[in-house]
Amino acid sequence: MRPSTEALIVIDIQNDFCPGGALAVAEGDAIIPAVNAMMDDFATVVLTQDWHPAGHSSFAASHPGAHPFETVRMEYGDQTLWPTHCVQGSHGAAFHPGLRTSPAQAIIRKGFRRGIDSYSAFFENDRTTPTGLDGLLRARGVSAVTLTGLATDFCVGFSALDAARLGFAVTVELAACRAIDLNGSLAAMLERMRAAGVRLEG
Ligand code: VGL
Ligand code: ZN
Repeated sequence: MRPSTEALIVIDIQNDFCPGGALAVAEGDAIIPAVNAMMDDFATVVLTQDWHPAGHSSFAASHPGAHPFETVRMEYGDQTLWPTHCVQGSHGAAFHPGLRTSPAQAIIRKGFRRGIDSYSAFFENDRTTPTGLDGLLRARGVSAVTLTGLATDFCVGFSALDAARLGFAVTVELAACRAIDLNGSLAAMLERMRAAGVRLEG
């Protein structure tokens, strides 16, 4: 068991990000046994769940003439457009059935406001609107976080950058993550994480 100052954050292991899902990450389900095993080492385990309303602004289908994986300019910055995914209450938004959920004390849902996406578990994509995870972790005396899940180059990566910015010691367990890798996004995010002082393991 790790010291109680360490938390495990499990990012978006949901059906839509696993093979067969609407925004499938290659081998997304392959990390599940490793993530399940890690849960027993941490006193604090938090799961996140991408949780969009129908018609969310990150969906290409919400922008007439636009296609998935294009970038558009939003008030808060550039936003990649995605296939419709993780719609609240849908099968695709549910956790993968192989993921252990009982060890988690909290589930952070994100991306639930129609007009703004939220890759990070800590802040929405304006990088300022908090999800509440920072306060939850601090209130429990957590100072170090280990991140696993999907996808390395988006939700895991932005969560790691925000956690480092907030002053947590951050480790990303790469063997328990998988990437979307859109136009070099994986290499770019690995470099940003390194530069931010994130420890990359595995
Ligand atoms: C994610 C794209 C859109 C992720 C979520 O979990 O990495 N990526 N929504
Ligand atoms: Zn999403």
